[in-house]
Amino acid sequence: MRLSRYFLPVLKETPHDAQIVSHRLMLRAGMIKQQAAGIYSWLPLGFKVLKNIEKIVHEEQIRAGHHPMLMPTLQPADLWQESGRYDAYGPEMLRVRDRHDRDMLYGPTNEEMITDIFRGHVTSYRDLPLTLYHIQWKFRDEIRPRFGVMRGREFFMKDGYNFDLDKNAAIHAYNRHMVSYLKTYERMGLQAIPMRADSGPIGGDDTHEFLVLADTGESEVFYDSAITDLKLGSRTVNYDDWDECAAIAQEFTTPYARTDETHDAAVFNRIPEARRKTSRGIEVGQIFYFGTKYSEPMGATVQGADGKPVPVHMGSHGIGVSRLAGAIIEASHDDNGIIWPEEVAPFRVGIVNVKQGDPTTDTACEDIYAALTAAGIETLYDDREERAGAKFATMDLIGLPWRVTVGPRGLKSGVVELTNRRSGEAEELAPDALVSRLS
Ligand code: P5A
Repeated sequence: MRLSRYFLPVLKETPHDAQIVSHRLMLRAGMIKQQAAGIYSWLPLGFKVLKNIEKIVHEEQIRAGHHPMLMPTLQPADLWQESGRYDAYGPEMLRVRDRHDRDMLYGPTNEEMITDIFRGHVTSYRDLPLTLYHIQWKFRDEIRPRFGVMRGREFFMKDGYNFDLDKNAAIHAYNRHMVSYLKTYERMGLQAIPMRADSGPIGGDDTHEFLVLADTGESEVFYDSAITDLKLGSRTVNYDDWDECAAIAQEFTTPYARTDETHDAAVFNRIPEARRKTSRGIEVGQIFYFGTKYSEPMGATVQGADGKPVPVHMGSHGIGVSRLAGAIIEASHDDNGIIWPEEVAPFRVGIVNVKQGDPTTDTACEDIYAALTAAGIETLYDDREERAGAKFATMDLIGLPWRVTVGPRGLKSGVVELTNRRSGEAEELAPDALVSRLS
């Protein structure tokens, strides 16, 4: 992409109404625009990041054997009357009425709708296990939307739902989700710690939240620092293996880690003092096991092996896809701007032409841009008539992993400069060595 033709409305001024760094940087980098309290447009750069996050989530869900689908944002109220949550959900639910006076709502989550789909089509235990998910916009009329996309009213969520014959099978689904979530966050360069939490309006007793440690997080968390040494890394997981998933889930949930809702000071104080940590965290996901809470009242049963109908055991699992864009920035930035992890970066490389209009420099930039693009490396070429300093500032602000600096002085000795945004390390190399260096 040529920056001269792109839509990248960067702000020179720091927006003062934005209280946390990720919100400020998303506004300054031209990623989002607020349209109403807690409701945002995703401008081209932000939209690319959102799509990259979504892609990682899809890939890891499919790897775990879950099936993508899409449910609508608007839902009929009667499904929620069946489960009893229509009244229980309270003012966070945005209720609307259509022209025929039918009560509708903008979905804050989809347990009821997925249970309705299930009961209409699945009748036998042979069709289990089944996990369906979608990535769709949600609306929760939060009393205090704030921090940009972190606590929005309209937000993008991956939500999945498992259907199993009994509790043991559903617990496997729970463990499988825990492992796939750990993998998902690691690919985004995040350490998200599973913490025993409170289930709130979704229900059930078994639930873990995934928290990214950050001073600006909304939750207070207590943990044993031993947990921060744990990583899945390049381990490959067989998601059909109950024991393997259970062992990993156990490994990651054994060190003490709880949100303030479930914190137990007596247990916490038994951890050696040097490892006892209190911090703040951003909740980037949550998984639930709630048994037959929805299947029973809504009649989602299957015929068991003995021919008798049994209500299915269910759980649900959510990832805050739009919130993650902010969480990643909270975890990865410096004074000059964002530092994108490779897999979510909107472009991998930025080319800075320090002497726009100089024929040799322009030609070298064009050649590099063409070569990188042909090699499938997403590149943003800053070809604007701007001072070099302003171009560097923009590149630092938008945080692409690599910057190629091209100027007449280097070209005279046959080199350009390649700089890593995270380490700041720079190396000189011949322009035609760039593709293999970056591949
Ligand atoms: C699990 C999926 C649920 O809704 N039902 C379907 C369950 N869980 S949850 O914890 O309430 O939400 C899942 C994740 O969505 C993100 N999230 C938000 N992101 C931005 N703004 C909000 N207002 C907001 N509310 C929830 C969080 O990451 C949460 O973990």
